[in-house]
Amino acid sequence: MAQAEPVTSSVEPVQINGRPKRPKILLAASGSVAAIKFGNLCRCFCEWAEVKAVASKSAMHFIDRRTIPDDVVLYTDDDEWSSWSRIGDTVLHIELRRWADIMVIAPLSANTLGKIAGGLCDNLLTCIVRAWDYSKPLFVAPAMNTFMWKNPFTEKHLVSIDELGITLIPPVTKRLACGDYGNGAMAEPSLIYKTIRLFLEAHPLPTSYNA
Ligand code: PCO
Repeated sequence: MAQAEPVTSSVEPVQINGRPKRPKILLAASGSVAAIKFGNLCRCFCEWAEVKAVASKSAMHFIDRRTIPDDVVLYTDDDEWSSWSRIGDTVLHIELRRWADIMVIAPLSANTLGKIAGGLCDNLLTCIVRAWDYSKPLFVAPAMNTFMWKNPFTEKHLVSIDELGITLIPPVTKRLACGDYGNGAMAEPSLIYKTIRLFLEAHPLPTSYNA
């Protein structure tokens, strides 16, 4: 499979007190076949940002851990449970929410979209979103079959997440994994990266964020 090259830019990193600050980006994948591109997405961000990654159990079905860059820690539901055994232990979804300047869920499956819209949280990814601090940006790049995308539930769920303050990176029309052709394919990793980078250049992070 051809993989998009990471995008480079001549723009300098955000400056904090004269020192370059690398934004802390939390990348998350849910259970769509588009998660095969998650390693590529991580690579796109690595040069410019500090990256941590989260994947749902279904996303792990599509992710080859060898595609995740060495300097990116990939957290799964097992880490959420294994990191806590008694009062006083850290709670991983809270730690990751505190750490992140910004979160990007790509791919966002139809199921995880529905859970977020309904306020459900039954895994590491959705617990982070349920605990999200909406003074920080949260972007999603949906990926699903065209009929799922056109299903009336999708519109309802998109309205709900828009009201929460979540920003949509729209899917595109192309050949899907099942052979269908239509809208619902995840935006390319390079476009997701460019979108986030342009956003942060236009809206610099407050210095109070994890400086
Ligand atoms: C399932 N779903 C999908 C998911 C959306 N598809 C995509 C792209 C990929 C190839 O470029 C699979 C990443 O088509 O995001 O296809 C049933 S059809």
